Amino acid sequence: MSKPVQGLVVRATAGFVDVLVDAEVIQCRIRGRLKKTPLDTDLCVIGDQVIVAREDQQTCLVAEVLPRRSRFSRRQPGKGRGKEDVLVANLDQLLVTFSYGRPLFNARLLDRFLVIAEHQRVQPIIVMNKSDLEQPGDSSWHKIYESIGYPVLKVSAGTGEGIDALGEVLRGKISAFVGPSGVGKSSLINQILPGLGLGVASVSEHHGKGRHATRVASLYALPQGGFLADTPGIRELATWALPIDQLDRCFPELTRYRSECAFRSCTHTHEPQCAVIDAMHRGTIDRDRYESYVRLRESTSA
Ligand SMILES: Nc1nc2c(ncn2[C@@H]2O[C@H](COP(=O)(O)OP(=O)(O)OP(=O)(O)O)[C@@H](O)[C@H]2O)c(=O)[nH]1
Ligand SMILES: [Mg+2]
Ligand SMILES: [Zn+2]
Repeated sequence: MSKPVQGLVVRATAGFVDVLVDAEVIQCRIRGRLKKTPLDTDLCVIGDQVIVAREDQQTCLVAEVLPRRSRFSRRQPGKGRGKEDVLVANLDQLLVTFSYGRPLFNARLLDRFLVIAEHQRVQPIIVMNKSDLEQPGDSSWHKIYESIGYPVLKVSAGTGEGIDALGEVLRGKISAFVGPSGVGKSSLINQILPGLGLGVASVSEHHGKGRHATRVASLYALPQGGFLADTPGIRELATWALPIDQLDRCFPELTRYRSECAFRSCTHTHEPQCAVIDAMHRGTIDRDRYESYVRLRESTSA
């Protein structure tokens, strides 16, 4: 590599990033000058397109990070709350993953993932893993989400159910598994890419020690074309840079009614002649989804 070349970041830790250049992974440092630029976002994450230059015989450098065409990000939890935490850059679809059995399904958290996907214009696909543990009634909510336009894929890394269909959905796209710890994201990738042998941990281990099996996000090339990201489990998910007056646009089924509200700036929480509240009372908008909207409004304005 004599001249600077473009590559894809497949792994990023504090000191180093792994960059895929022509089927070869090159470990690089990040140019000091880039690190000094004050940013309210992550400098370099998996999925980023970067320019790599040789510094000397031993070292390669990320000299430039190209603009992101899309991302999946959240408000950084804890100390860095004023900053955007980008989990994956330049992705096409988000595989929002939950499971039957344990950990328990959480509709509020699912809706947060979906809101962020809508805001960031990334196609969400709901993946329900551990179908071998499904109990009667567990899937009753699927049709509500499908009617809104969100595909729901029922799979099992344990029995192999739905893995072929999942593989088809991934073809040629950059996709990322996201979801709580213990739902089986890494287990599913081990099924899709046998031989990778990613570490997994039992759910009791996850909960007992609050520990996450996957600690560093990585991007893997797929034989059918495209890339697939594994990410660490998410416990907290707050929106980043989503103005409160645009929240209703991130619920597709609310968007259909908002122009019919009596007030143009209707928040759909207390106003008279609100078409959204009317639709919710008629049952056209699901009550639980509406509840998620109201809760997100409250936490976004806080
Ligand atoms: N019964 C059953 N168990 C599964 C299935 N898929 C995964 N598991 C189990 O669920 C546990 C968690 O799996 P992981 O793949 O580590 O989960 P993860 O989502 O990657 O977790 P983090 O890396 O912490 O975010 C392991 O004990 C797996 O064996 C499945 O389809 N059925
Ligand atoms: Mg994992
Ligand atoms: Zn309204």
